[in-house]
Amino acid sequence: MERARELLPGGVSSPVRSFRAVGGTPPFFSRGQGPHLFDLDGNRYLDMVLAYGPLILGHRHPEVVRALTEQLERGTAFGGPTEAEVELASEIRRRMPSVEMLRLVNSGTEATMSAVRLARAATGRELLLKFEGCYHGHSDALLAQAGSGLATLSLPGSPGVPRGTVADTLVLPYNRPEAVEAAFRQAGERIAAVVVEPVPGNMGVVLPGDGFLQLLRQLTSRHGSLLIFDEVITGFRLGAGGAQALLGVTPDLTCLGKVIGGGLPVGAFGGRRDLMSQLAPEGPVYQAGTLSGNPLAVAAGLATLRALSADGVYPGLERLGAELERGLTAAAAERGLPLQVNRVGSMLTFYLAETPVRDLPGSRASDHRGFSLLHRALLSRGVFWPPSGYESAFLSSSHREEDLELLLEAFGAGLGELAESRGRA
Ligand code: KE4
Repeated sequence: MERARELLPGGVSSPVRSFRAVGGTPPFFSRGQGPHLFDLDGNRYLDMVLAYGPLILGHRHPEVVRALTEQLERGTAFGGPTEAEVELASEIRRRMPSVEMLRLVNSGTEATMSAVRLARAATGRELLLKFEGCYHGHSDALLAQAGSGLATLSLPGSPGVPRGTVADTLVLPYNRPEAVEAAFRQAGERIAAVVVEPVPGNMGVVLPGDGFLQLLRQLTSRHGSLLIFDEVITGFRLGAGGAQALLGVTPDLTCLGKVIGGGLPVGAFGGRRDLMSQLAPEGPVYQAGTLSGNPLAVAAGLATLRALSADGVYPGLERLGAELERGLTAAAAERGLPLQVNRVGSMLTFYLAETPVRDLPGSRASDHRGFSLLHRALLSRGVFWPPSGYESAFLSSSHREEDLELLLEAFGAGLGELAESRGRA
């Protein structure tokens, strides 16, 4: 870590991996296998992070390894179209019919950044509406934070983001229908698009309130705005058709990533043909990428989607998820500690909070110091939980019952330490 810090800011390639939120020094991992990660000292961890979502099949699934090995025999990048890209687009459309056409990119950030540009071009409007607590990658227009009032202009979410760039990004509180209705009353004809994580995973997991997504669909349709679902986490995680199939709301554009790359860098954005056909070279909206649709990442993505369609995979993930939720809740109840668990399928977050968490303020109000203590307790007992209370934990099809038993035992011990520390306080 000392050497890493000298060469990489914070010693990491992405901030959350630094353990800044929970304290301590992150293990350096050397390999993964199934539901397990191994660090440089050979310690084994049950992996509940799964690279923040992509590894829904666990580490080194045989079909993904085979697809990559075979592709390596043929080469890694060709600078021209390949059949596999067409195959991946076809497999995605078969599962997610709203994605009539798509463009492959190299990250979720590229996917959402490009989808926003396309939406603004297609509508000829500039106002973008997003929600507090939803994260869509780090492109400037999406690094905005709520202004003071309801519809006051947003503030840059990071130094280096010009005020002008977020001047057209409106940030509303999540799960507040009246706020969205007011924004559309005030500026509906100027709103190019609403971008939302259908099931947010970046304030921790939060569930959309009844009718909330349906309201977004109605308001965008009524005002000639576009609805963009950021399914970078939920796409093919929450079922074969993603969150849009599970929740029954069809967006105009969808952003994908993580699972569709099977652990290699892939993103994608797609949707209505009349919109996507406006992208260069077919249309005037420029977007490009040297390694977009690269053969290795596409091979891993195709193998992942195909393995996911095997019988019983999603029901198995649901069963494990439900069992984990039950176990976490029971462990806290036994110790009289207030715990909320928000879960959809195999993505979940626990909050040390008295009342249900339905938005960013609720997540912020939960006990993050207690979370850090639990995180350390889990890690010391061989469970790698996401190192932030604002992340989602994930299960894979390689996790087994005995893995959950180990996890719940460690969690119970951690709760014991937490109760003690609170008793002392
Ligand atoms: P990437 O550019 O990191 O591939 O994707 C950005 C992105 C877009 N949309 C959603 C809903 C996302 O969750 C993400 C990335 N997620 C983060 C944290 N959950 C990845 C972890 C990290 O930043 O290191």
